[in-house]
Amino acid sequence: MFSKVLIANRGEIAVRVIRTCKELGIKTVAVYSELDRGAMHVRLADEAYCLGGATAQESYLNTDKILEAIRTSGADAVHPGYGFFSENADFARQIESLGVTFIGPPSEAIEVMGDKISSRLAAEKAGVAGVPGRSEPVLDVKEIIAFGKDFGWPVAIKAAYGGGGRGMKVVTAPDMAAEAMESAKREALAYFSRDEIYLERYLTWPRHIEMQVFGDRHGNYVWLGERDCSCQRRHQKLIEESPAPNFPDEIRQKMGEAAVAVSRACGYYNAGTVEFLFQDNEFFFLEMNTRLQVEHPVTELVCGMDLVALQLRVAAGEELGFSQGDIERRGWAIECRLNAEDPREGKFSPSPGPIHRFRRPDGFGVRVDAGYEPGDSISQYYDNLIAKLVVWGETRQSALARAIRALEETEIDGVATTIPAHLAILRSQDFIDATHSTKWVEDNLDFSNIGLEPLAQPSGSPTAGTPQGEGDATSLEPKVLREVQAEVDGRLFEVKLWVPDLGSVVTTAATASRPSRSRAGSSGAGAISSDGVIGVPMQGTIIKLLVETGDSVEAGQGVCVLEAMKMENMINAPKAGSVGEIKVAPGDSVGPGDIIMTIN
Ligand code: MV4
Repeated sequence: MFSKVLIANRGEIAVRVIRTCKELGIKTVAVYSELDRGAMHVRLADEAYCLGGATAQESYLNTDKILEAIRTSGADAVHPGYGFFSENADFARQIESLGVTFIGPPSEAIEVMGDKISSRLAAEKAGVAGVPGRSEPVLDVKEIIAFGKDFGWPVAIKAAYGGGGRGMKVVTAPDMAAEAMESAKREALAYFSRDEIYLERYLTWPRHIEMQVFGDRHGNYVWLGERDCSCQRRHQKLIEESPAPNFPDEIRQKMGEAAVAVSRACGYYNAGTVEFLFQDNEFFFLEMNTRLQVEHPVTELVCGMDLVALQLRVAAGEELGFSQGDIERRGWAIECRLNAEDPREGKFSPSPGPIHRFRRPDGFGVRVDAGYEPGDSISQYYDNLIAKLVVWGETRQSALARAIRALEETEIDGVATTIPAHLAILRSQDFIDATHSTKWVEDNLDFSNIGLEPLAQPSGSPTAGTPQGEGDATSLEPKVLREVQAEVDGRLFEVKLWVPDLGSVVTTAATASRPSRSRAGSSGAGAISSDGVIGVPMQGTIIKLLVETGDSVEAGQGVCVLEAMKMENMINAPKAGSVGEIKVAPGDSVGPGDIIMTIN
């Protein structure tokens, strides 16, 4: 087994991995950006190294800095978490060339599955069908029209090098094919720097069901059951559950075997997820995710297994040590992603800022995987997942009731959260009956009563923003113990200092440091607009302009789509008027304070 693991990630997943490492007696190394110096994953790790920078690109995606931290720390393995470098074959290779183990699949498997055409072909080779379609790039619009004739409309045009739903275009009739093809290519190029596209029959009401697989380096494979992730909005999953409701056991078996066959065919090992679309009692291969997924805890609760521990064992060369027949799945698990987003009117607008209060739910069958504690801030620069609430129940009904109870018990002040949306979903008849599909949240969920109560205000100063490790500030001793953080050559040290008790002066100065950092992180809430100048609210990419210079707009009308934190956000006109100069173009990388356009 490894003696020291570096976690090349942040937030809840870094915390998740650190916890298991501790249980296995493995030392942990955190890395952090300038904004994350005092973050929860840094507080929990045995050692921490500064990567510098604020944006993901400058920090958690900074290969040189991470490689340097690996060398300096002497870590013998790296866990990439999800996102960032988790599905980057080059990064995996670079680590292994240092003689350090990448806790994940072989880079060849990452590559095969990274490209949608080659992954479709790999699945086909393993005898697993994708959605009826063609596993080769489309060159001419005539091919789309012919495909529609053969397979029927609608037709899905997908980016060969895409994923996550971006760049997919649905064509319902032949006369739309040319325009859809152009726009699919344009988006594919903008998002993935490659414009190859291919075709599939478009399924109109599918469920997204994915299968957890595990392989070791000795050719042993198991499947650990499915997760239904149909409850999502704009390709952002909101709720996941296992098992999938109304899902026949013989299909589960077949899907499990299909997922193992696909894994075997690409020489896979470690944790993997094979995604399927499921419609009319048929399932079709969609893609394979070559990482540990956000929603892995629902599988853990149902199987009673620690998947991170299994990842570590397999990466260290151990055999799985059990086979398919040994796996017992019991009860029902549901995960709700608590994001710092405001779900009112179905907008889910990012809500970065400081968390003043966080009452975690508790009790039987309740698990909270959080990346933050009170006093921490959600930064506009990273994924805004605050915590995952995962519940287990004997039946789906009891798990649903427990999820609702736990959500009601949860209190998060300072940022808006998705909790009101979760409550509305879990209480809706469609979700209870499990008749929802991947389009249900966007097309059917009624948001008119969601989150009507105003945002909770910061609950005063005493508890808010108290840095941890403060020591006993009210001590009557002439000297008090203070724990401070010191950074030496980029490595973080927790230092204990016995200092004269200067009373309230020092205490105030010390506690003030955190709120000021928090404010920096929250500056991006809402588009900055004064005198009709529309500014960029947060770091992101301009996706689309909806108006041109000279157009007249209503107050509140959408003028521009900004992609930030993996979501598309509508930027609205602050007032009625005519559009003046437009300062951005689709594809531009923008940050807070940049000007989008003016409204005269
Ligand atoms: C589809 C589809 C219907 N038919 N392909 C979107 C994400 C990407 N990985 C694949 N996606 C879809 N592909 C065909 N042929 C519907 C979706 C889809 C979807 C899939 C999984 C989860 C959520 C989704 C939401 C909308 C559309």
